[in-house]
Amino acid sequence: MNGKNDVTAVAKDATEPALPGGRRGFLGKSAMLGLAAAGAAGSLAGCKEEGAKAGGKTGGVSAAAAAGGHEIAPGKLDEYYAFISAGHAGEARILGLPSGRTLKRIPVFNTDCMVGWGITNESKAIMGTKPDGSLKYTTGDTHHVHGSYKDGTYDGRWLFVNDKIHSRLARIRMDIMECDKITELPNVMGMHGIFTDKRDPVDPAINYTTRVFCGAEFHQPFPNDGRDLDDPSKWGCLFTCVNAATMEVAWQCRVDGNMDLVATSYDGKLAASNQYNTENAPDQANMMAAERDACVFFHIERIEAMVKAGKFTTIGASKVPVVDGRKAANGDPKTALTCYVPVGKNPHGVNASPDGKYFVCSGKLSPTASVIDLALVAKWFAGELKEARDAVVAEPELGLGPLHTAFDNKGNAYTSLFLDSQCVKWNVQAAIAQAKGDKNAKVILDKIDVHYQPGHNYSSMGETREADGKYLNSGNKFSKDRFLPVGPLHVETEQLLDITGDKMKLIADHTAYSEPHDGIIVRRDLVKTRQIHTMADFPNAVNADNAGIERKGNKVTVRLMSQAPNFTMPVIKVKKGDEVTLILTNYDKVEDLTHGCAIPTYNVNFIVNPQETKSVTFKADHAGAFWMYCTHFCHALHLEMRSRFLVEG
Ligand code: K7E
Ligand code: CUA
Ligand code: CA
Repeated sequence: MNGKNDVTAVAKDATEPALPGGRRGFLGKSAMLGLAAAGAAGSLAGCKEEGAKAGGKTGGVSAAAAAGGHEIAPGKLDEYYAFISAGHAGEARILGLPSGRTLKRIPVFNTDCMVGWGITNESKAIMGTKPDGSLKYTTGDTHHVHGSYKDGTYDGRWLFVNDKIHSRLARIRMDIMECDKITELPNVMGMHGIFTDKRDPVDPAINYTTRVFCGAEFHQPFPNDGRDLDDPSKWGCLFTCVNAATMEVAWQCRVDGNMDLVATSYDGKLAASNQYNTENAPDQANMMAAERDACVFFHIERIEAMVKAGKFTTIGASKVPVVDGRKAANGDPKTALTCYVPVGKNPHGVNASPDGKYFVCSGKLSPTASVIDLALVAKWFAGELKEARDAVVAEPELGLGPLHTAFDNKGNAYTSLFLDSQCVKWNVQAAIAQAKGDKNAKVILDKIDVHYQPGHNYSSMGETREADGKYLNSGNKFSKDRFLPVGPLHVETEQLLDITGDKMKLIADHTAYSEPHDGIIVRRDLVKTRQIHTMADFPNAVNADNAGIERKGNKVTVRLMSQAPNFTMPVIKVKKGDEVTLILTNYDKVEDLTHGCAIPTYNVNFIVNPQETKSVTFKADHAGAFWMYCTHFCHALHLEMRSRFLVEG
């Protein structure tokens, strides 16, 4: 199992055509450790045939199970919400489960002309603008959605989601399911994993989320201003803590190696991130050089004490305190800020078990998952455990390409196997017993084919103390023959598994537009939304007294109200060259009675929900008559709901 040999083996195999043995055989024969570089290419080549075979085999199971399965009859409601990421589509999404019906798309880092995200002044202020008022970024890459906690379960207050491209963290208010804040993190790149804390490490009264931890995947120069371009040995990665309430960056901690995903402990004391590039390598081959990488643990209390004591530095123009979590600065465990626990090669994914005892770190290039006992990590920090590696209490062999692990309420874990295109169910205590030498321990309980190449899986309430062991969603990266082809890009699959029995049952194929990664499945009683806004929440709300047109020089403010099926002003007249700010308050109080506002040739389009106020600002740079019309079907006279927007030449 030498890293260098594996790389060579794969490089050779990748140039070969699909082997008759099919994808699984091919990968089994070649280096199982070699997935990253070329395994994916190989598997794609082999997939069509193999896919058809596997599909045929399990298709029967699926069809049978569907009858007793996931359908929710018309008019009936789902049991769960699933909040999922959307990858480089830049948004977040809400599904109902088990039906898989899409309930909402929440624009976050992307622009969206249905709601006017990136068009209204309010959304632009959240997204961030350049000095000229245009958006700073219009792209985003969301991977991980996590909720805020109280007492170890979701409190229904906030969702947090990352943007890997521009290293931003966004917050979504769960009462209205809209993004209300976005923070760009300084001095990091490839901000990938995030996780909310579950309680304060010190104050027992704070039994809820107050922090969000963020892991940076890519090394960068400090600061990234053009220096050290040719010397990547000087580049580094920071772990970041963001205040959940203010969304300000609280502190950062420099580490050796990179970070990928993040997990937090139920007692609030530890956060951790898996590291696949402990080599600090700037190129792929060398990122796979070490036989083991690590899961790095952060001692939150010590880091914050150090920041409070003023023992920190800052980087470039950023004022955020940075402490040193590198090994060289943390030789004594009793004062160390970080603990690097060696785990299988190039791990991807770290997940907390609902009993609060373990983190499971998947191997990816190692066929194993490492079970890390948090009590032993605490012992290491107390100076009572000799080697950090001794905190690994089991390392069961699960299959090829293990990525992410979900949990039920019976001590079982469910790990996605990217290369095997399977989900494996295994028992955590049995794995620990086996590691202690119990030869009769039955670790692997079941394996099921998924279609195909699963990334994340996540179980119902599985990231809380209330894990209920009912459903598991397998987010698959390739769908191929599962759906009608629609051109070169296939839809993706979210496959729903029933995990209540001994054997996992595939009960539904749900489609997903590219490209969801992670998600959480939340019991519906934990989510309390409001259907109507409170007008007083909007300082610029239009009322009968201030409605109308106000001119100050060439700045014109149009204060408008909507009430089905009318806008309050049938005619709005401005002059060419005016800067127009149009403020629209929806006076309707009826649930679901949303109006839209579009102005042809002026690129204006947004909606206002009941009792909500939105605004847009634009330059009236061409003369003419333009029908401002309602875009959102609201009334029998919806088509007639329009006003004349007149620009004098
Ligand atoms: Cu796709 Cu969580 Cu970004 Cu794994 S990550 S698959
Ligand atoms: Cu108002 Cu349609
Ligand atoms: Ca590595």
